[in-house]
Amino acid sequence: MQISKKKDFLTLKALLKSLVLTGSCLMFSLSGCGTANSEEKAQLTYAPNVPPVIERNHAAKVIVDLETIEVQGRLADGVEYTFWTFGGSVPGPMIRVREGDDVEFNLHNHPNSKMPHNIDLHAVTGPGGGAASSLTVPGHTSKFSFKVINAGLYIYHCATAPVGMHIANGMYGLIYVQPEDELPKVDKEYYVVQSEFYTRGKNGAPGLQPFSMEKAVEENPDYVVFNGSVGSLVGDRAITAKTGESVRLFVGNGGPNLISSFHVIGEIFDNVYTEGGTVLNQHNVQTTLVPAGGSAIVEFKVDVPGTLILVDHSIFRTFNKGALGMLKVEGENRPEIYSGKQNDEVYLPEGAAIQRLVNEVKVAPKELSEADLLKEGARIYNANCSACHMKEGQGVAKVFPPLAGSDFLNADKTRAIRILKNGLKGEITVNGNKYNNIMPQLELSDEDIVNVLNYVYSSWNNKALKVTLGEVKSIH
Ligand code: HEC
Ligand SMILES: [Cu+2]
Repeated sequence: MQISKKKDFLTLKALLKSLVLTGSCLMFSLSGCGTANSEEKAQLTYAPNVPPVIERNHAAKVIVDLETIEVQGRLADGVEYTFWTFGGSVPGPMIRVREGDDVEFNLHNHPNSKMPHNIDLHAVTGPGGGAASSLTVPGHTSKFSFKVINAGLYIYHCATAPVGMHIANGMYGLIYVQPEDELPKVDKEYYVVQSEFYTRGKNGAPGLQPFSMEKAVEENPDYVVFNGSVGSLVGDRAITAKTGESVRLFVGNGGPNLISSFHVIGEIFDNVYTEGGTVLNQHNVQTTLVPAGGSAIVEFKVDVPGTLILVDHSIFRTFNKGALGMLKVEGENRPEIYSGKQNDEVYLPEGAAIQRLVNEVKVAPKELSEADLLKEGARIYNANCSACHMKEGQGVAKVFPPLAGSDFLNADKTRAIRILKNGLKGEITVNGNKYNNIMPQLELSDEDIVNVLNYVYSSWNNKALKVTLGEVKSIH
């Protein structure tokens, strides 16, 4: 009989489960039969990579080895910093364990360290999150153990005095305690941690920059970054996905001070596990808060190709302090979801003559005076370029090259047209400074390109070169 069969099956399953839980595997040696006595080494990954999903369906003993080491490295182009790190990187490696696991943690402090360090894992139930048991002087190893009782996404950080200074120097990362019932499978998982740096010199001041305690106390950072440095998720280091794929971001905020208004330009979070907890408590979110010393899990499906921009929407941090990352999506265009620019017309609130400036409708340049065309160019510039190249074309040191007095721009107008049609990546030198960043392909009509380039060339001490519609049409 159908029902009783089902009942028998359930009973057998319950029996099996209880055997597994009591640790007596007996004759059930097939896969899926394991015990908390099984032991494995945790596989740690460096950002933006996430350790693979843990497939076992039982708790285990997991051994984590992590080294604290002080290293000099790049904070921004031309700017070096002495980072205090877990695992030689900022953020430290991501750790993934499963709810109920027994973790044996070995914290090694490299012999060349100048400082003692320890670790406070927010996933730990116990004094100092482990900090009380893990203070380690250079050249020593501390071992302590804990059971991860609570699933979720947690920050770990150094908590050695002065605590703020150890965190400000780069000592944080994420530990993900995978729930017994893991979140649904996705195509791509990435690891992103925001944090700030406080340097003696201003943003962009070159050379090895010492830590500024004064600025840290004032909560006035020179750099706000993802994954430890300006540009760590840009260009060749951008994270990637293909159209149609689902993406999960494990987002942390090491602080030490700022709260992140985490946003991805061009996407909407389908799902948010607020504050890194295990309840999927929001759909359709534009910006989620990630507290200092906290986290969030966000998920979204990428539908159309292009470059999505990860930002802290406290937006000066993005365009002036470094909190800008990229997720490059490749695939076919989906005009039913996103059309690209279809139309651009002069907006006159009074509703008088509306002048169309679309490709199909010929705008005879003679109809508009030179001054009108420059005005139109200025409007296009402010709407499409000034966010990166700045209002007066001055650019942003190391990130966005200047258009004002740019030798690169003035040397070759054909190249400038090509840049506006196709975008630009790879290393270039503008006025003696190197840039290696990405200018996305913009959705501008040929007329827009004519007007904006004529505006740029006629402004800010540029060479007043003239660009014609014929030239723009002939260049691809
Ligand atoms: C999202 C940021 C962004 C936007 C928006 C943007 N650019 Fe760029 N642009 C860049 C970056 C980054 C580079 C340098 C790329 C590289 O390193 O290869 C660049 C390079 C250039 C260059 C060549 C370098 C130079 O300084 O002469 C020109 C010209 C240029 N952009 C013009 C424009 C114009 C005009 C617009 C608006 C229609 C625009 N850009 C919009 C980011 C942007
Ligand atoms: Cu430390």
